[in-house]
Amino acid sequence: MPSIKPITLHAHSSGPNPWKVVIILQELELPYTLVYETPATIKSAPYTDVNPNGRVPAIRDPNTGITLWESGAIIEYLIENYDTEQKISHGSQSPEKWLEKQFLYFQVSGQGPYFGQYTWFARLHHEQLPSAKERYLNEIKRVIGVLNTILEGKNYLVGEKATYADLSFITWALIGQNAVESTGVDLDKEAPNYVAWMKRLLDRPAVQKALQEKEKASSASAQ
Ligand SMILES: N[C@@H](CCC(=O)N[C@@H](CS)C(=O)NCC(=O)O)C(=O)O
Repeated sequence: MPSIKPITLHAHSSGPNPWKVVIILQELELPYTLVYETPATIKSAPYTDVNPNGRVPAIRDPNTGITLWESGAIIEYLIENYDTEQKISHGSQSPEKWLEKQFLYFQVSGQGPYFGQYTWFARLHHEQLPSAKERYLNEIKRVIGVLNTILEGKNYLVGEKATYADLSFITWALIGQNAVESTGVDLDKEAPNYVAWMKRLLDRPAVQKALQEKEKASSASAQ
């Protein structure tokens, strides 16, 4: 797609939500420019003119003129506008389209926020609240268990190929996996379908490129 102008993506060097979008941009081989926001820039103008919710990701696409925030909406937008060859989706006329959306909604409402709350109570909250940590850790385990059951006898969530539905889970899954394994759970044993699925997704060149870029950005911001 040589004539496409770079899409601006407002991101954070380490937060998982913008990197979900980077994975999709890489998979679709779309040009993009990352703009890194920080705690100092994210809650006030000019960034809040882009996203009044003061969070990342947000995109500005000069090809269509749209400004959009919320990672799920951004992913749907990219798929509908740029996945014309159905590389990571089944197409807008297929029944699978609804299953892809179902899993994307599950990711944005059932995986990301719960895994995020665990991170908050485990690392950032001003006091130790073991019951809050326990609640969110149990939710991480439950979500992993649900996905493990769905993936029984299957390589991907929808149909025979990896779609944006699968890819949207990766960045929070990496955080959830660390959290669960740090409590001594052996996911290879407890959730083998889930572990094999993640490995399949992590082996994809576009995913590796996105995660390497994330790694570079978070090392640079730590210096
Ligand atoms: N529902 C939003 C969540 C966005 C979100 O929470 N982003 C985090 C980074 S992963 C953020 O901006 N955190 C900074 C803050 O809350 O100040 C989405 O999926 O886009």
